Amino acid sequence: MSRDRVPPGQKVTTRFPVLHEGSVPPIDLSRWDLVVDGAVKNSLKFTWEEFRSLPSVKVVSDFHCVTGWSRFDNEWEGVRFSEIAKMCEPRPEAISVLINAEGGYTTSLPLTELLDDDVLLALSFNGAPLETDHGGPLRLVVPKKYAYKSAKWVRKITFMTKHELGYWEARGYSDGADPWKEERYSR
Ligand SMILES: Nc1nc2c(c(=O)[nH]1)N[C@H]1C(S)=C(S)[C@@H](COP(=O)(O)O)O[C@H]1N2
Ligand SMILES: [Mo]
Repeated sequence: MSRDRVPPGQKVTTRFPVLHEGSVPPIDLSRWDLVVDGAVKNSLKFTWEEFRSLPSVKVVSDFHCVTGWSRFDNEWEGVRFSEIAKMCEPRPEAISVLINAEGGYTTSLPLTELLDDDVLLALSFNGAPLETDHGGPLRLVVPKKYAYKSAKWVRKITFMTKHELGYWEARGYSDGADPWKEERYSR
């Protein structure tokens, strides 16, 4: 295992811990939808059937939780965030994106960072539909950031003209969240 693959202060695990605030939301796929709105030319709303027929890709990436564990070689399959951006056409003034999950959890990222090729709205993990515990049916995966940016149970994506802090970011965690710079806490 190459050491330079482990960000500073992290320990590698082969387990897949389940970690979140609150409880796992009940999911009814017949009522599920994903809304894309805000500073976009085309607001979008997908049913589950519609979303899962979008073009999808597989990305293998590492996952780093701010509490200190890292899990390598996770195979996520899903829709690239950039694919959604292509469809909704963000207005020039959209600089940031607020991700809303079931149950009130939020996170946010600068739009440019979400357009990276490895950022997915993931429906499957290691070849199987994403388990509810891990954010199924749909979670965001942002490999370059601590995992609190990888919101589970995503239901709404709002393009913003101003950056708004997410749930943990408003509670003392770093908004930059770069594991390689060990940006754990805001100061
Ligand atoms: N909706 C939601 N997403 C969330 C969280 C949460 O509390 N709620 N916690 C985050 C944190 S801190 C981590 S480490 C990862 C954990 O993902 P896992 O349970 O699949 O390992 O989910 C992230 N996404
Ligand atoms: Mo985390």
